[in-house]
Amino acid sequence: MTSAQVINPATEQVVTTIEAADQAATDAAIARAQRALTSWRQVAPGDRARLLRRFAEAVDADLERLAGLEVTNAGHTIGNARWEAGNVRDVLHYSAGMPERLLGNQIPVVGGVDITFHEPLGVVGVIVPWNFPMPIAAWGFGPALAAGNTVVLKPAELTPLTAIRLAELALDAGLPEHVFQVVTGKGSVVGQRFVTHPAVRKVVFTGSTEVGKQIMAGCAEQVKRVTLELGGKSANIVFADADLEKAAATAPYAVFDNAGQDCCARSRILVQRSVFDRFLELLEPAVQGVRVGDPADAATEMGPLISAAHRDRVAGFLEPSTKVAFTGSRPDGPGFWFAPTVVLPASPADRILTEEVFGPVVAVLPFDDEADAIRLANDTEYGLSGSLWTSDVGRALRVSRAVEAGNLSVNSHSSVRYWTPFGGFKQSGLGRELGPDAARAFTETKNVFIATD
Ligand code: TAP
Repeated sequence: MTSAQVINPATEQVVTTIEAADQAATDAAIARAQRALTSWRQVAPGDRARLLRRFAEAVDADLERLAGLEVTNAGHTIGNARWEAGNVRDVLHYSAGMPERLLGNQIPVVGGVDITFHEPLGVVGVIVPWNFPMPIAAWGFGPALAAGNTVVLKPAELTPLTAIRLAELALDAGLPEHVFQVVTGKGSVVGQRFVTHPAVRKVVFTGSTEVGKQIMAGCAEQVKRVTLELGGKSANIVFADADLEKAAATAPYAVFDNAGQDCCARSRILVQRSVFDRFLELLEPAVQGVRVGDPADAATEMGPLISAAHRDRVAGFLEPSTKVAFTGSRPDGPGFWFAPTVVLPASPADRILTEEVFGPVVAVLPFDDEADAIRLANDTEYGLSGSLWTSDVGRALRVSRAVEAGNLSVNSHSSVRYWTPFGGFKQSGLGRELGPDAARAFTETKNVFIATD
């Protein structure tokens, strides 16, 4: 075991030091999870549901503490952090409805009865990034536990504190030991072991497309199940017939929320040419109105970036030739701050249009007509989310069907609800999380024929 420092990104102060597991410690956790599986999968569905409800209630009772940990560890605004802890509670409550609803089929056959079962996979490894440490963890472990799997979870090295607390709350709520474990450490050690260890039967990975591809290739060695939630370069399409005031007032929050460190960030704003200048006029005060500062202050709307290295990476997208239309504000002093920035790209090949910045930088570009908007929106390897603004319901549906992305919103920027499916097209991912089928993704379908003759 080695250790790693946890830094508060708003102050640059060391918060604490956390153990970093080596391969032997990871193997030991996986072995414990495998032993715990035998009894966990046999817990009656109603009892598993009750335990998940108690876990949800424990999270609810601890909501302020969890939110406070995320403010300190990830620099999330307190408003967002409360929502995130509440999301874990809600995902657990929703998951508690799953064990009793994992229904199989009875299929007509000759000479007997044919039935299907949804069997748990076994040990599930969940690898979580630093941008939304709590919700992304829960979207994996809630349905996985509900379906009768045991879970080993690796938080990002930068943001382990809420995951560690959630594991304590699970035990307090009565989940049997080793059914849900958190293993802190490096992705290249702990996360990689989830990929190579034969007892881990599924890997749920959220993070960069680059690492996601390695995980998928590694899982192929054992035909291991994998869910990938990767990057995005989502479009916010504003048609001339839209409510321009509302579209401009909300656009900053669709990309600068969580300081742009959001795979669903609408980081390309496509605006119909006839209203392009008017939209920019409206956007400028909206961007300047984003309150950037102390994440613990309830009035703050945007906190810092996660680390100095990440701030440098984001800054690297702004080259001397980049045309910055306008920026918002950022505090002086310590902290990994970056002002909201609006860029007018020079050409479609500009990296600001093709690569995921994962920071508070948005590119605005014009389009001519509906076909041009769809072409530009789809001109990316990613396909996670997107928004479109129009008052024409036919166009809203046509464009929604034509944009190659998993999660779209019309005259709104919402994309994640725990009871609707979430995931990406193209290189934004593989598989879906959340929604009514969430537990199915953690099962194998077994078909059994019983002869009656
Ligand atoms: P990644 O390197 O992909 O890290 C995500 C998670 O995977 C972390 O827990 C990480 O562990 C782990 N990991 C890293 N290498 C691994 C490996 N070889 N095997 C197994 N697990 C591994 O992302 P990042 O470095 O945090 O961010 C880099 C960029 O990825 C961002 O700038 C952004 O563009 C993108 N990103 C996207 C998302 C979403 S939600 N789509 C989330 C985060 C980042 P460590 O903590 O040890 O690194």
